[in-house]
Amino acid sequence: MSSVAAATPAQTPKREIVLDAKKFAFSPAKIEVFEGDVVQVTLVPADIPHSFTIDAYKIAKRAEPGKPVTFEFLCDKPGTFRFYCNLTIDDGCKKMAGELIVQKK
Ligand SMILES: [Cu+2]
Repeated sequence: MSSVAAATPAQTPKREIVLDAKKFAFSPAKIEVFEGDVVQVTLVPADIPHSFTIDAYKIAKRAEPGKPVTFEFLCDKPGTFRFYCNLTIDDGCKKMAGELIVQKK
């Protein structure tokens, strides 16, 4: 995962993740970063609206098919966090989950 070229200045490292969401899984299902990284997520739902939710980081972003949403957050808490879809449009969304792993520096 470290082979992604980053053409950003030497300041806060930014990790850009394109997260595909489709019935009923995220891809990638595992995001690994380091404490202090800024993670930029582009949530791309393929079929129905989905969301990216991490309780510990107080993130809940929703996007619709054809309208990807990009947001970023600072990974300032090390640990393993579950991300999931909190929408209730379809029962299958309850199964949508992945892991954000923030390695301690
Ligand atoms: Cu969903």
